Amino acid sequence: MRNKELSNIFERIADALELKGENPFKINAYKKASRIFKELPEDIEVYYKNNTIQEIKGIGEGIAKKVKEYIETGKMHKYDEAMKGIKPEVLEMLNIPQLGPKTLKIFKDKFGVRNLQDLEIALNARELEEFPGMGKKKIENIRKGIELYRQLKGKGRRYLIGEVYPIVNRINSLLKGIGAKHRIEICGSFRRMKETVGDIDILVEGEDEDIIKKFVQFPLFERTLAAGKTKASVIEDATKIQIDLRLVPSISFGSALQYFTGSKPHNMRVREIAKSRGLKLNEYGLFKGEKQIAGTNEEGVYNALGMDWIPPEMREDRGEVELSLAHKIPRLVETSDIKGDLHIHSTYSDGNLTIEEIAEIAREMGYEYIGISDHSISAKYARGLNIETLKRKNCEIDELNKKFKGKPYILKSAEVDILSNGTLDYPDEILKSLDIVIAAVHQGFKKNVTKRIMEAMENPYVDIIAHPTGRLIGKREGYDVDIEKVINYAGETNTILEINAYYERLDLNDINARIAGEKGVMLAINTDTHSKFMFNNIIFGVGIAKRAGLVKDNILNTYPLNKMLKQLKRNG
Ligand code: DGT
Ligand code: CA
Ligand code: CA
Repeated sequence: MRNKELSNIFERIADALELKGENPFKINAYKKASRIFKELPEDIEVYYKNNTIQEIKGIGEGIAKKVKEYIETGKMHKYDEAMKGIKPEVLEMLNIPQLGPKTLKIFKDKFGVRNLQDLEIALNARELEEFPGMGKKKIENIRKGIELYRQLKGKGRRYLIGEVYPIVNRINSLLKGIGAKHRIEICGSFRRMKETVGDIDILVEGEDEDIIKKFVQFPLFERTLAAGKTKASVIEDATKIQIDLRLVPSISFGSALQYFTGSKPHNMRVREIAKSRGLKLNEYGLFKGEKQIAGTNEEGVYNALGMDWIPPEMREDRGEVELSLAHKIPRLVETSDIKGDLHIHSTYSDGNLTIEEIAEIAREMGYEYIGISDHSISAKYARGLNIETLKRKNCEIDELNKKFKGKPYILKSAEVDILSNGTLDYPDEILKSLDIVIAAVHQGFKKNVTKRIMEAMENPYVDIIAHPTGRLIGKREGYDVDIEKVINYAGETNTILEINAYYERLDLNDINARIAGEKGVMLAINTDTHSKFMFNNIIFGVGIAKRAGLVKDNILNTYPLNKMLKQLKRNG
């Protein structure tokens, strides 16, 4: 039945025109068409075949033509035209119950709302109640609508690893609190440090059913989907993510951990290897005939198959099985190897920590050095620094380095915009005066990005390219950039590429970071910190590096200060 599709299309056209503030008569014509197709008892294809579309009551020549076009080509020109110039995030908000296009237009035009987060902030603004056409009741309804929308979106939705992390930490400590004394492991995509996670898979060692009973009562859960003797599934309240918990006896814990860590393709390979040796592997253990020969711990399972243990981040069937069989699994980079963070914003631009506060946090974290890389002149939205301010900031860094005796050593840096015309936002003599320079695209996402980044890499003072593809996970595709070309050119120009550890970016991603590593391009794992808690995001960047199979020497900021500085092309 195409009727439903047509109804939806016409409704979306009406919404889009309404958002644009177009002629109400036109809008109403599309709304009416949407209603008609929603209620049409006969399939539209029948009308099409009999050439009687125009005879449907209420359908005029214009709409009939568009319906024909859609049936014949699968497209509707008018639809594409209506959608032009409206951001996907704005359209997405129309899926919120209780929020129609008229109201959304007010939020968009009068309160600058561009996405759901903006909308929630605007709903809390005091002046909103006074605004004509708003009022308490309406605001409350929209809030409820957002909640509903979240629930609907909850199904099949994926969550950013950084969103899931605090939930997992909380569950871990609650489990310990109810007497889960033995091994507790989070497996699945979370253990593999995938950038997004579909659900949380937890294993608890033991056979005490009480654990399950107490688990489902944790206050952070909204409801229980299922609870048995060895397994429970619940929904977390704030995010609606599903959590599966399994109680596993000690003798099977290792094989359960291996099985539920996945990935599925990795498991298939490992099972084949077991088979080829006349063994059987499942979540209960590794068996020779009836006899269990491994399974209490994960390493034992791999070893009994002639394999070395494989770090979970590598388990995607991307060559790790072969490496393991050949005993060539590398010692991957760890968070404890990181000696400093090179991409940090201070109060000089859009960060909310002073350089002194940043230095103190870095010292507590055991960092040897930090790079204060505030935005440059053109980044007006982020209070980019003009040259005078940059110089003043550099003086402050000199003084703080004296005060802290270089512990940690504060590096003078900047995140310099690569402008739309391909030039950099500071002149060379300024770039030269800094210890380290990060260049990045923040504007002109469609304008020759590859060429502009390559030109930036040719500059002898550009050391690092930040977030090279510009993607925001689940929000934005990234610039129109030929990343392989950029990686190759980074190799030629001795430029370092960033793995931006902020969990909405993770850019470069695992695949591109791996390509860079294979080509001998050095990477830097940076947090792009703007506030205190963001320092901890380093673990997500390290997760990406591990998924890319990278070792310590691939990562610039695992090197001690002097060696790190020697890696920069300006010093080489
Ligand atoms: P997700 O939750 O979509 O982010 O991804 P995963 O990898 O956590 O997948 P999930 O939660 O469906 O299952 C957890 C692990 O359990 C999965 O990585 C491998 C294992 N597993 C689940 N179902 C199967 C299966 O049918 N065959 C095999 N070999 N492994 C499975
Ligand atoms: Ca999972
Ligand atoms: Ca699962």
